[in-house]
Amino acid sequence: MSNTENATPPASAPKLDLPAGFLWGVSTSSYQIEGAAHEDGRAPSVWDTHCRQKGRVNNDDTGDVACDHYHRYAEDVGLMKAIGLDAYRFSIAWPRVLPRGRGKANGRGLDFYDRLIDAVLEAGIQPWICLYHWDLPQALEDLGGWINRDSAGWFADYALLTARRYGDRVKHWATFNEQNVSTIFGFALNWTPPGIADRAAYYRAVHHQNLAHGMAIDVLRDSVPGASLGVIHNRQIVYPERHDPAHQAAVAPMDAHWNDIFPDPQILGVYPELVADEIEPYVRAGDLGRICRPLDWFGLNHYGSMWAKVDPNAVFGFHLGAAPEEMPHSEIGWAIHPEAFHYELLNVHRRYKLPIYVTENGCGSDKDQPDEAGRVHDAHRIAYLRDYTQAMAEAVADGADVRGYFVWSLLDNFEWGSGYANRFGLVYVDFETQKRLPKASAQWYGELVRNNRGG
Ligand code: IFM
Repeated sequence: MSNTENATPPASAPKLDLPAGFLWGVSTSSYQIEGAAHEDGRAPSVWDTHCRQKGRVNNDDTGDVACDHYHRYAEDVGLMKAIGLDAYRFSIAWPRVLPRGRGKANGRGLDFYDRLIDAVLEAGIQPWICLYHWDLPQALEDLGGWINRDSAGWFADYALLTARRYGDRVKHWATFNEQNVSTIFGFALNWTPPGIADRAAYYRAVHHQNLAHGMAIDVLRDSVPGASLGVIHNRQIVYPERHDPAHQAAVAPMDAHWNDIFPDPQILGVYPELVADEIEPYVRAGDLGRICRPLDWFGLNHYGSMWAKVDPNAVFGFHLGAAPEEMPHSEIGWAIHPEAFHYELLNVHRRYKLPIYVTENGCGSDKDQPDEAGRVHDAHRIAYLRDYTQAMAEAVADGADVRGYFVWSLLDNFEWGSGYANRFGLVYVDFETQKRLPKASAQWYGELVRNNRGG
């Protein structure tokens, strides 16, 4: 039983002490919601390939249809408008707009995001674009993907195409979402694409993604008038598994790889000491200057805390450990630890000295189901959001410069290796019929937004 099962829903959403102009939104990503995988010229991404390898994804689910957002985006924008959101963060599917990853653009793919952006603006919502949420074009993977240093240039060219096309209407841009997750899971733990566990490949991918970030920032700065630019990192405190001193040795390496290996060079201009020597062979003269470009904000994705354990068989000698049993956890077993969110907001504020937007925070469930009256009573999610937004307000009171908060996610969606089993949406999606059903949390979040509009 999860510790949240008996959580009583708060009667009403609170009034929080937040700065004027505080922004409320939701986040999604292309492969997780769009579907239309074979339509209008879209080519496969590494995730299309990965999903077709038997046993890689729960139930062998794929993102072929997902939430069919490609066709139902107008309804989804209507749902956001009904909640009363200020902002919507979504990602562009690189293989939809550049099927080969570079070269000839796909007009029908570009048109889709024109329609989406116009609908979002029409609804009075600010569009926020993230360029990369893990769906690398397979055509580029076939050329070595992120292991190939040319990937930085491919990414900058893709940024230029989209900046020129959408920069007249979209001012908020992020380069990457959670580079740590896609590189640790993909290149060191063999969980996600490209599905390898190799130290050298991992370091190359990390460095090339860092270069890609810096080069894309320059392109966006030059091409988007009045751009507000950031990057989105997932950061969580790392503890030793079972608070066991034997696992203490795993904490510092996991912290360096999980938390610092991307934002440190991007914002502070240095690699963390613990990895600096090993990544050095891939770093050319002038690279750190190319990576560390001025940013306007830091996007923080945060869920719970993390536990590390020593694992001599793992590429870096550490692995993700288990949280203590007594730790409150969500229905899918993720730790619920709002105090750690409070800590991380202050930590990011002090370390990187940038305005912070919480670009993802939310609660997963494998039990959300409509009752006979067609209502989804996700009291556990409301309790989570209440406690985390409260912790955020406390961090603000303690000095953290937090400017906005985006729930993950608008819709139940394709949750990567868990397929469709784990639901994070404010809106329930029946994947058989594609019917959308706002959950109790959607109503509660709308109330939170109304109670806290304008700070
Ligand atoms: O669904 C993911 C998202 O793509 C990245 N951040 C965490 C979410 C929940 O697992």
